[in-house]
Amino acid sequence: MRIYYSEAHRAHFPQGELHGGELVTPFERPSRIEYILARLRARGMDDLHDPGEVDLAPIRALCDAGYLQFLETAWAEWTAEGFAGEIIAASFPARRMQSARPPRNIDGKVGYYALASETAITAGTWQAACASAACAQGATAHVIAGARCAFALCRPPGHHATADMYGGYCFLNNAALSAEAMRAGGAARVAVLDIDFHHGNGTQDIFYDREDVFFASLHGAPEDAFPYYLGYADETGTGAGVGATANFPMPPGTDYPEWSLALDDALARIRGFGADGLVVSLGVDAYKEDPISFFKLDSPDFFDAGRRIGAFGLPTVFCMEGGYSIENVGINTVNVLEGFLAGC
Ligand code: OKP
Ligand code: ZN
Repeated sequence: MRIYYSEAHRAHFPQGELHGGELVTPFERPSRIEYILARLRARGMDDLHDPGEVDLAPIRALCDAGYLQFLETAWAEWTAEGFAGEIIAASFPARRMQSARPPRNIDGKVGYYALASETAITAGTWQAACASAACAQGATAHVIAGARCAFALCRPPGHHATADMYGGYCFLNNAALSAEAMRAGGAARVAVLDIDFHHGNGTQDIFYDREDVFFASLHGAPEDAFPYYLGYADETGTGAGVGATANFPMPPGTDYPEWSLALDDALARIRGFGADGLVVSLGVDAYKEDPISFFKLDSPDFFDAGRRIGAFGLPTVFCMEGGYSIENVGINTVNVLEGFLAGC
């Protein structure tokens, strides 16, 4: 399996994440990728490809122009304002304060384009987000060219990012870019299967009114888990997209027997939809020891989940999302990929 990976992810490493009222070292940190790379190499999965330059055209087609402009220039504007710290959103357009007008002031703009304040922007964030998207683009191009599968080792992750908002450690929605590229590459119908512990609110939002892209997500129930405000089972799409979204929220303590039933349900829905290609938002934070999640999957369970996805039989792009149990993120990620290859 080809792996698309760029060193440029290192350019994004905020010193602080707002967590429980403290600024802590971010859970989403560069060493996550080191652990995944080490495990890939240990298992002989060493077909690494640098994706090269990002293609901005599909990103401009998917995202809001003002949002992209903001991501590109936020750091320069922030420092020009005289702020000494990293960019953290503090003011938000909350209920009955929503305006279609992004403010001129950078502090106001940050809150306008943020969906949460745990995620800091630094000098290298835009560069890293583009490199992450480039990994998704490279992996998808390989599958469009006829490969059975490819792994985009994306960092930062993407599934919380909408067309015009960042947060939950995400800036550009890599899985959505992959799904759109598959469509453009000839797949009439594409499905995104999101197995990250957190609901893929960004991906859902992007495709919510679309009949050609199915979105299925297994995640911690919104009553109890970030992103809190989206991911209920009764969110099923709108307009032409009615019936093309399927959410499987699950409570604290959910283990593999329960989780794998939801996986089979999600795959059955994707089968009924008639997808020609599959994008997997691959987070491994459903792991029992993940520091910010509450499912109880064990490492061998990730192999079995991968096996089921491989047996499903579609051309598949994996886009890396979350997973914060640093010592286990490599094992669990590679278990999914090895399970997939075993199930093919
Ligand atoms: C990103 B991905 C800990 C909670 C922080 C954001 C979680 C983002 C998860 N302070 N909330 O889906 O793995
Ligand atoms: Zn997650």
